[in-house]
Amino acid sequence: MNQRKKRVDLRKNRGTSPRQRNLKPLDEGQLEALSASERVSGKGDFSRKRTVVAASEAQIQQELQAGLLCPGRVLSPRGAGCLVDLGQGRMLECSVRQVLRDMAVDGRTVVAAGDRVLVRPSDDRQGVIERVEPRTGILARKIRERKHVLVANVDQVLIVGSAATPRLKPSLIDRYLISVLQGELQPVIVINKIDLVDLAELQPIVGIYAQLGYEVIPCSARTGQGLARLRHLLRGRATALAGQSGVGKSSLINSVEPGLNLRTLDVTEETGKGQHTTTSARLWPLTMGGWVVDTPGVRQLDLWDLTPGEIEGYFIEFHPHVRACRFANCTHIHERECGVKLAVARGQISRQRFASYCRIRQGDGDL
Ligand SMILES: Nc1nc2c(ncn2[C@@H]2O[C@H](COP(=O)(O)OP(=O)(O)OP(=O)(O)O)[C@@H](O)[C@H]2O)c(=O)[nH]1
Ligand SMILES: [Mg+2]
Ligand SMILES: [Zn+2]
Repeated sequence: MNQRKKRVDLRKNRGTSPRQRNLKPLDEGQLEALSASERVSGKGDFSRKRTVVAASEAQIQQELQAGLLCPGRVLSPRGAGCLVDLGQGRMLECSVRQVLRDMAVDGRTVVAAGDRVLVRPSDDRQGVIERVEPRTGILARKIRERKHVLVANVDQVLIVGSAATPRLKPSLIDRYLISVLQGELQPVIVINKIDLVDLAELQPIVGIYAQLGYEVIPCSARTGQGLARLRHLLRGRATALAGQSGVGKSSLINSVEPGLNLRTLDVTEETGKGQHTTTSARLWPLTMGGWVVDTPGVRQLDLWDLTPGEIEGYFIEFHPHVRACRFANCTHIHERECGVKLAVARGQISRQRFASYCRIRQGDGDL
């Protein structure tokens, strides 16, 4: 409970617009206060570095007005330089200012796809990222005990699975659902490759999620089925696609925006697994308006910053049954007189969702 509160407070701090605060130059005292309110962690010289950044804020505003600094959006954070779109067809390969890297010592991602940034152009091809604006909708996961932000500032996430090759993994959908809801994003469940199966086979699983109130789109990048609905959802919004390798994320983007020609590769026959064709998250503009972010398929999805007790909160259908549990701290796994288990036995909660819950609760990160 305590932890949750801390996180919310932190978001509030980050959400305050730096522009509003810095209309006029700040004096020393104000700078101190600013650095204190912006501090993300009290560790050592961390706050001093924050002050350095805050001290240049007024100057940043002047330079923005003079056109020496430009706002932009990070298309891709990888490669030799980070690719930033400044609008009107202007694109720069950027490095990241050292002070921003230093500030990321606590494991935060310095620059993520989708970040809104301020860039100082060096010439018409290159520049330096001077500031990363506070992020809103993020999709993150845990890699080696650190939070890795896959994409930032998106409105919704398509959780993509395939009806076959590779076979559909409902437990992975549930895991993604948690990470999308955690990032305060809108989830859409997409089941691709329906050309490979009998639609009737899919009905039960579509039913489970639709009944929970989630949008489910069965479709096929190959035949075009379901794509009209998908296009409608993507228009004018920033959308990330996430899911296992080989389910057809890049293929779906190609179908919606044929000019892009993203690389796709067959799923290997022996293992039935994708080949990890897409290797880093990248934003693509849509001609009908909006953005899509292609992300690499994952081998494992470890959830970030989730205490065991918080997991049940993301299984919304458990809520009405929890109050029937005998123990207030019931984990719904081994206890007697458990309202959730009773609801599973009565068919009020899907067995498959309950199985996902147990796996996640027991810390099984494998797909
Ligand atoms: N039958 C069928 N095959 C599809 C469909 N969509 C994609 N594929 C095939 O599935 C394979 C994998 O597609 P990709 O688009 O590369 O998959 P991805 O999700 O981007 O994979 P990663 O980049 O590795 O994460 C390719 O051979 C596609 O041609 C579909 O709707 N039906
Ligand atoms: Mg791909
Ligand atoms: Zn219980």
